Amino acid sequence: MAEWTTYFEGSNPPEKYVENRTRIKEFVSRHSKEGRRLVLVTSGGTRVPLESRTVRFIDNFSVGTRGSVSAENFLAQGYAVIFLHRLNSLEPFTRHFSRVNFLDLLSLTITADGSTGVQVDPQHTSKLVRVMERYQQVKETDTLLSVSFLSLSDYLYLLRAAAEAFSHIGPAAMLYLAAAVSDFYIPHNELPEHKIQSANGPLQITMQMTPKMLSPLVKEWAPQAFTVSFKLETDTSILIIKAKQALQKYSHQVVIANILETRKMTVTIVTRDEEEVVLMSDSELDTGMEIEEKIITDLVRRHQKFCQGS
Ligand code: PAZ
Repeated sequence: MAEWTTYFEGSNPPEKYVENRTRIKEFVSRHSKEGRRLVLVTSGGTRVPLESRTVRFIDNFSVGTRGSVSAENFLAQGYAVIFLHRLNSLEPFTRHFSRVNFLDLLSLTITADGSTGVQVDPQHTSKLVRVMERYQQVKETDTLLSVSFLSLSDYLYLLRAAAEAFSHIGPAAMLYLAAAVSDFYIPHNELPEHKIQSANGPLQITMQMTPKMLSPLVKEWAPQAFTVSFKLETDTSILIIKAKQALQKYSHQVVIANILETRKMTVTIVTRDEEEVVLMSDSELDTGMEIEEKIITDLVRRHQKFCQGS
């Protein structure tokens, strides 16, 4: 039996799984009928529990900037977006205000009759209007479906559900897998039920390898889709080698290679035939431009060609 089948057999689906799977299917079917291309954007880190009634867990650095900015750019390019994100990580549109106390965006007003109201503080109005205009348009067209997960297992169940929904629309679907997914986990049946007691002394844990879901995703769940995976490293000398190995192993279309510290300044778009370095200049960064704009423009062009060739 394949490793990934054993993984799903040994874990439970997340809460509201059936409901979310239905929402995803309906979203895909509606937008596909309306002739839109669709993309699944995965975003944020995954939580790996150490106890079944979880007090402690292992997590990672990802805050969801890549995914949330990319989702906005796909929407701007006319895609319908399923945004599968880690709960409480950054989300499209609201991310612009994630570091501000929203109360500081507002000020109190008192009218002539003495009643009190609130208004947007003038210094924040123009930014709010810019974001609101784009958000409003997305709401009107209903082109963004947000689905959240918390644990590794929740993520994998929902990833499979979305990929399977995409299997009905062939090459018009793109999978953009930017989430930072844990490579290690403790199987459900090996987790202690209760909080691990420090009185028992130093903790030693053995974790299993998470099955590489890119394999069934490309071969079985959504074989006709345009699939983009990410490769993050901290050692520049192995980055491109590992990106190419992934392409060879899984036979998908694109790997975006990035280094932890420079991921907002440069990435390399790696395909079977080429490596394209995407770089942000200081002046572009100063104007607030984000690297995802360049990445998505490039991928939309590649996806277009992929659809024409299919
Ligand atoms: O979420 P974020 O913006 O903080 O980081 C983005 C990223 C580095 C997680 C992403 O670009 C990426 O490389 N994801 C795949 C990581 C990996 O499993 O190799």
